[in-house]
This record gives sequence, C-alpha cells and structure tokens, in this order.
Amino acid sequence: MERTLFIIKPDGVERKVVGEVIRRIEKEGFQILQMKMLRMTKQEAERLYAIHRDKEFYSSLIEFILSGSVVLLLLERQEAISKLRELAGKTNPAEAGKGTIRGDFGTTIQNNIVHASDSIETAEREITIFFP
Ligand code: 3AN
Repeated sequence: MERTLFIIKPDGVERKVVGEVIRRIEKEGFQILQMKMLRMTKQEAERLYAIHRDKEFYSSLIEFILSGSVVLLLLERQEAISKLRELAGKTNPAEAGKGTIRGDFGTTIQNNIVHASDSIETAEREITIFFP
C-alpha cells in the first residue's frame, strides 16, 4: 500500500467540484485516511512549493494557493502515487485528457484544480507538512 497527499486547490473549492473530485478518487479505490479543509499559511505554502522557489511563476503560485480554502486529503491505495497522477492528468489542463480531473475542470496551467505528490519521497515530505 502507498500513501499520497492530494490537494483540491482554491479554484476547485470556488468552482464547487470538491464533491465530484472526491467521488472520482473513491470510485478508483482510494481510501481517505484523513481529510481537512483550511486556508494554508504562507509557511506551509512555501514548504509545499519549495522546489519551485527559483521559477518565474513562484510568487504567483504562492498567491494563488493562499487565495482561498483548500481541501487536503491523505490517501491510500496500491500504487497510489502513479494512479492519482493519472486521474489528475497533465499539469496543463489544455494537455490533460478528457476524463481527467484537470482536463475536465482546470482552466490554466496554474489554476489546475488539484495537486498530487509526484514520488514516494515527495509524498512523505508533503504529508509531513499537513498531517504530521
Ligand atoms: P504538477 O502539479 O503536475 O506536479 P509541477 O510540480 O510542475 O506540476 O508544478 C506545481 C504547480 O505549479 C502546478 N500544479 C501549477 O499550479 C503550477 N505551475 C506549474 N507550471 C506552471 C507555469 N508554467 N506557470 C504557472 N504555474 C505553473
């Protein structure tokens, strides 16, 4: 079994697709171990996106993730990390396939509805930030 961190970002909450997104992951066999809704602190956002610190979109990304409430989920499944990224779709909604969460609900490469950890090491690091 693998664990991963899943985040429904402020645009997902704003667009009222929280229920639909959670329905999709439960349908694919993910077990919700923990779940909470909150506004991230600046410190949490900076820890989450530390690897993007030097990118030109960094400050905009931090501003976006702090712009509203997010839903944080600690999920478990076999091959959870790769399966969840498959369900989320490519980073850019324009390139994410139809039927993926980002393809169906995302609007821009930044406002792409969800975050899903991209490796076992990243998942461990990200889970610790929000579910210590
Ligand atoms: P993913 O979330 O698919 O692993 P990353 O890790 O490359 O993608 O990017 C993290 C987040 O940064 C994305 N979910 C998106 O919100 C934002 N992002 C990525 N690339 C860009 C970009 N070129 N312009 C603006 N925001 C971006």
